[in-house]
Amino acid sequence: MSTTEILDALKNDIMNLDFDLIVQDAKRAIDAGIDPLRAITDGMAVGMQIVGEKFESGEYFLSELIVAGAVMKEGLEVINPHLTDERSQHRGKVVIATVEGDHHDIGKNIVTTLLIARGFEVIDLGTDVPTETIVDAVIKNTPNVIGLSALLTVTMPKMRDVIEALTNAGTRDKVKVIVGGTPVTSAFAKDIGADHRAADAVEGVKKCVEWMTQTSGE
Ligand code: B12
Repeated sequence: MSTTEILDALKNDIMNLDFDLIVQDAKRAIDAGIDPLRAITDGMAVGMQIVGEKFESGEYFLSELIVAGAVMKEGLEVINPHLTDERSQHRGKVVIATVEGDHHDIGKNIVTTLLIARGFEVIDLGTDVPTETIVDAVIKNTPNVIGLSALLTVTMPKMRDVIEALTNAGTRDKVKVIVGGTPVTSAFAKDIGADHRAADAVEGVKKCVEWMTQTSGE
């Protein structure tokens, strides 16, 4: 199979909710020497995106959505151990969370995987994380970057709360804040005082690497 065919198969396995084939095709991608990052971003994540669209159009139900997330996790388990090349670099530390009231974590988990792959230490606080928990984690871990995810318009204001709480705690100027999730726009990010809004995981991780390069003066 060619690279394109394998990436296509990974995408289809997510769309077809196939637990067996995703493991087989993820192994096939590794054996074929496909960049593990590409297997995630150009294969599985594309499938997840399409599943999301099918849900929105009413073709898929909630149960199928949840199963697709579980299939993606199976695939990531095969791929993740191969994301080792840059892990030893200790590029920087990131605290990441989905804000309070929001349980969406598929996108956040992709960002986490890619950050680890690029040599970041990631403290993943999970989903539905209260503002105080995020601020406490920042004070305790002194990260270089905080990543916040929100998929619901009603939870987006929590991002502003986090930034305000960081300011009140006197830690805002010590970290970069990157925000993401489909409803989050660059204008909103600017308005709440975030440093960057990422359109997707690849672009977000690129920005984090850029910040670290600037800090270390490489
Ligand atoms: C999967 C899903 C769910 C799953 C979540 C499973 C899970 N473990 O995450 C379940 C079924 C649980 C769910 C529940 C709900 N959902 Co929902 N869900 C979706 C769906 C279909 C896909 C989201 C997804 O995973 N996309 C794939 C990932 C890979 O993309 P992503 O999340 O956007 O992330 C990428 C980028 O945005 C970015 N990114 C994201 N976060 C971050 C953070 C940082 C730091 C960076 C750098 C980048 C970054 O990088 C990621 C990878 O490239 C969307 C519709 C859609 N098409 O987006 C609705 C959607 C988000 N859900 C919606 C709603 C309303 C709900 C519910 C209220 C119930 C309902 N009616 O369905 C509940 C809310 C529960 C809660 N309190 O959170 C609405 C939100 C509307 C709105 N604007 O407010 C949407 C848009 C569907 C719709 N059109 O109605 N949902």
